[in-house]
Amino acid sequence: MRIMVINGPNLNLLGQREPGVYGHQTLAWIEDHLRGLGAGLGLEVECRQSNHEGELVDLVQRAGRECQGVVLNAGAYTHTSIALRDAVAGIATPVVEVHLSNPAAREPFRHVSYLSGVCAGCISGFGWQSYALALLWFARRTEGGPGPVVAEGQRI
Ligand code: CA2
Repeated sequence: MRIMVINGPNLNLLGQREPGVYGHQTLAWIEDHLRGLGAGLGLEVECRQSNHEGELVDLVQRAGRECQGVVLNAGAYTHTSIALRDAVAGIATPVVEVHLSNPAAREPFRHVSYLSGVCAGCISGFGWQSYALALLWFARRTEGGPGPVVAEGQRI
């Protein structure tokens, strides 16, 4: 199973500033770790990062054609981007929204996610392990029968 891990704006700066909020790990470290973890779970993990909204839309569309799952940390675009929401809604591939921090415990403008409503679920507040938990879900989601009903008539 091929999974694309997509990181949005400023996440290329991880490990350089605000370690109290986002952790000490660099993006390169997280990506390496996820590829290794994925291999152990039978997942092929492709990692991408962009600071540009349109490029993120392109990546989501490509993942919809080439991958069986997407782990998406859209950064600040989480709270602003209808274009990214439409891109996620437009693919059949399940997308898990992840965040390093817990946006619900931060400033009010971070409490709104344009993405949550079109994602399979959201994992936040666990640092880099938020991504690892998302990979675990993809690796295990076909076990144990059909998933829960997430909206009327819609299963994940
Ligand atoms: O907690 C998360 O993962 C966020 O998606 C991170 C975004 C933020 O806008 C979201 O509300 C929550 C910001 C990422 C900025 O990353 C930086 C990393 C190091 C230095 C500066 C920014």
